[in-house]
Amino acid sequence: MADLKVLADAVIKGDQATAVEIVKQAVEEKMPSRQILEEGLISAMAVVGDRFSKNEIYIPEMLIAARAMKSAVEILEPILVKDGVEPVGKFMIGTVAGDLHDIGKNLVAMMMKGAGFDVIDLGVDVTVEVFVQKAKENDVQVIGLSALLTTTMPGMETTIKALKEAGVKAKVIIGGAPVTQAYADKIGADGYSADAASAVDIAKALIAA
Ligand code: B1M
Repeated sequence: MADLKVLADAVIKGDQATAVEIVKQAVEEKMPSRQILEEGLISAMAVVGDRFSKNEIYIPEMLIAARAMKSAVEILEPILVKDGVEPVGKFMIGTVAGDLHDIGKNLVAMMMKGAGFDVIDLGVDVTVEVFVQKAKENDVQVIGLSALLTTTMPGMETTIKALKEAGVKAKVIIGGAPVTQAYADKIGADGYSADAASAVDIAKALIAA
């Protein structure tokens, strides 16, 4: 039986081949995809972050752990994303300017697709201008901003301000490890979510409101 502890260890060590192999095994054994994601993958990145904070590992180790996680997530994606669902709305997401972290942002995009949203993923290091331009071009209903660095979080406030000034009516939700509900309230975001799954509920509620 697929061992999620071994999977988490493989991600922590950056052992891409083992991580991919265990995820494939878990999928074949019909283990719930959410359980594989949370217990085998997301928990591993928390350990990586903790070790980085304590100077036990450095950027190269963090990078290879992230690569292992990404490859594993790619296998899970088709299972997390349901086929043939009618779009419930148009959602656009990006990681704010100066920030290259995309694993959490990709998970949010994946969950939104799974919930039936038509998703436009602008990628990482997205400038305020690009957010505004793409929001206008695509007539989106909800925009998601992700940030993992305290230094890039202010980019969320700037983006929200610019979207309002440009007359974009879409609702804006924000998230990422350093982001809080209090920060969302402070900068005038319409919603905040601590994880990818609840981002879906918030986006749906905002559309229904
Ligand atoms: Co970086 N990094 N990193 N890093 N990195 C953090 C964020 C850090 C907390 C590590 C630490 O010190 N403990 C720290 C930030 C400290 C701070 O700002 N206070 C940090 C730092 C300092 C840096 C650099 C500055 C390091 C350096 O160069 N000296 C540098 C910055 C580069 C840049 O962006 N300009 C850097 C670089 C990197 C790598 C490139 C090596 C790599 C990223 C690879 C990639 O993303 N492709 C990396 C990684 C992997 C991390 C950690 C270890 C893991 C992040 C991650 O992927 N987590 C991270 C430590 C940590 O967070 N514990 C760290 C797993 C992911 C599933 O979680 O992204 O939080 P997360 O997403 C969650 C929720 O937050 C939420 O849903 C997701 C799933 O539930 N969510 C949303 C996210 N976005 C959302 C949007 C929503 C809703 C929910 O609505 C729109």
